[in-house]
Amino acid sequence: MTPPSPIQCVLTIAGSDCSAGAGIQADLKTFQHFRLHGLTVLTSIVSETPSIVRRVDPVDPEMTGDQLRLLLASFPIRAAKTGMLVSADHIRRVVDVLAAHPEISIVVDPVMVASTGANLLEPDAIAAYIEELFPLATLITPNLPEAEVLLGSKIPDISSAGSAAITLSARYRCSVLIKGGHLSLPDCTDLLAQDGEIFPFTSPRLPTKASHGTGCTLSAAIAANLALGHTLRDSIAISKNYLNHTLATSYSFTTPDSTLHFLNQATRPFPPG
Ligand code: PXL
Repeated sequence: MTPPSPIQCVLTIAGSDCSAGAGIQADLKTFQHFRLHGLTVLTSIVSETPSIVRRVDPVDPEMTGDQLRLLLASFPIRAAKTGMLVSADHIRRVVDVLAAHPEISIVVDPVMVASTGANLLEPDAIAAYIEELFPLATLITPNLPEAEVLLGSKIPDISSAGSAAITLSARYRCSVLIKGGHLSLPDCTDLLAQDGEIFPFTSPRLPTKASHGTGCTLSAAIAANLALGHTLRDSIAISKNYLNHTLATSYSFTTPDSTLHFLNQATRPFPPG
């Protein structure tokens, strides 16, 4: 007899990166690292590497909704993350299903552009994010450019990032983690706004060119740790630690055209949080 699982389930709703540095593939590797049963709902298939996004094929939004309904009906899912959601239609299908599951902690990585600068979200989908998905979120994790789009103004320094996090958190009634990697400071400080307070999470800026998939990996790790029962702040601290380790041990493949840099999620040298 197969015993019932002592393993928790966690879900990602995101796009597929065929080079496996970001998207669903990065999420699943992260879930595996934390010894969870990872589940995946696909929104899009992307033909890409860390240096080029060549083609984006959205999955039929009805298929995205169907996968989500099936998984929620079949597994005890405690936490989920969303990554690349492609279009307003995809966001609405996801919201239609998730709205019936307030028990699930939802981490929203509001993916808008790839690290290459390519668009991963149709422009009219930003309103659907704000009006429909954010109200269900436990946490949203914008990087600086995404936070600027949401805020509608520039965030030039760390103190404006703090006020931006507070403003966005009050506006969307959820916790907001603004990632500070894009600020030119010696350290990387991410700022969490939770219930009107700011909590900083600082890590060293590492001399690596691997940036592809960092946002995916961080939000997946936070969802994984929420599924394991950690508090939000502990989940963020554990996840930053993990991300740092994948950055510190990143590796690359050199081809005649380019060098492709990857976070190290391929080995397991780091004990789970
Ligand atoms: O890093 C954002 C992201 C999310 N999802 C997919 C991606 C990327 C970046 O390339 O490919 C599928």
